[in-house]
Amino acid sequence: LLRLLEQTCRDEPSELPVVCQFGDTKCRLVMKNRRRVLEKLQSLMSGGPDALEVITDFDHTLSKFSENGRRVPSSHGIMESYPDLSAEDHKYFRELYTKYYAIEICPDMSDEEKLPHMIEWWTRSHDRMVLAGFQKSVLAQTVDVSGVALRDGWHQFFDRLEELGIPCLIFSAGIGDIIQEILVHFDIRGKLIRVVSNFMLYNEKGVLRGFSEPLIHTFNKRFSAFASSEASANDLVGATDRRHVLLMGDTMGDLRMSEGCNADLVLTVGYLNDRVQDRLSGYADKFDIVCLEDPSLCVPLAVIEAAATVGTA
Ligand code: MG7
Repeated sequence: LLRLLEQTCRDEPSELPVVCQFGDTKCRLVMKNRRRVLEKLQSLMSGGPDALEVITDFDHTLSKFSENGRRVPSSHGIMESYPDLSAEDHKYFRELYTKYYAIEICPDMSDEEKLPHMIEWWTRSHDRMVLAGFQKSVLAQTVDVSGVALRDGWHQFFDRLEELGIPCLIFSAGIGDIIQEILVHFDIRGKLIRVVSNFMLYNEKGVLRGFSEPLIHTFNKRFSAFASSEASANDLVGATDRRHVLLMGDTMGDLRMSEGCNADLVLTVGYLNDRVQDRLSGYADKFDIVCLEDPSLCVPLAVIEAAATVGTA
């Protein structure tokens, strides 16, 4: 990555994709401002792994967007494959998705306009899950059969974070219990991984009775959103004192995850999973590195390896 940047670095911005080869894998990347990416990468190298923290989204960022032509389910999607749901429940969730997803990604509405709809979506969906009587005992099995897939290179990614002592905050508006179960499913047990998300609350019989507060949705997924809530931002997200952040996401909202944390340098990697033509320009403006329809974690891994070369650079 560094070599490519050094070779292709120029002052004028460019939205043209470049191909970057990582071992056997070729990735198409857009780095509109290559000089800025190069400078950030050099700063990450001089700070080394001890200065670095990863803040990442989960659904369709750590997990794949699609595999073998099939859409990989999100954590809410996995919940919705709960075996005891009725046909009416399925219909209800499908209708919610159709209605609210269109609002979530609508380019003509502001975040403020979308906000009440998002709170409504999450609330209605979670309430229905409670009504459906989701049982804790089927959680593991629901995840096991869901067909969830992590991006290629996940094993090495988490191994390197662990070896280098780099903390990883998984910040998700999805469902924390599902994410934790996916980590167990793939035997990912890093001590420095923490999941901040919506967690299920169960009654004494192990039946879902509600979700943790504050609710985390697409438009409050950032440290600063919780600064004045009962649980302070630090309690909630367990902010570290790392100065450098590698931020990974697949939506523009993810860019704000690090808002309010202590870092002074944030290198952002955005996965542009679909509708590349319509969305590339916006992503290229905002993310330092955009990965185009890339099923791998090659780019984040390369950034981590760059930070790990401290002293030898
Ligand atoms: N998302 C949010 N909600 C739901 C839901 O009830 N069902 C499904 N299938 N998806 C949902 O990980 C966060 C993403 O999950 C989606 C309440 C949203 O698109 C959100 O960005």
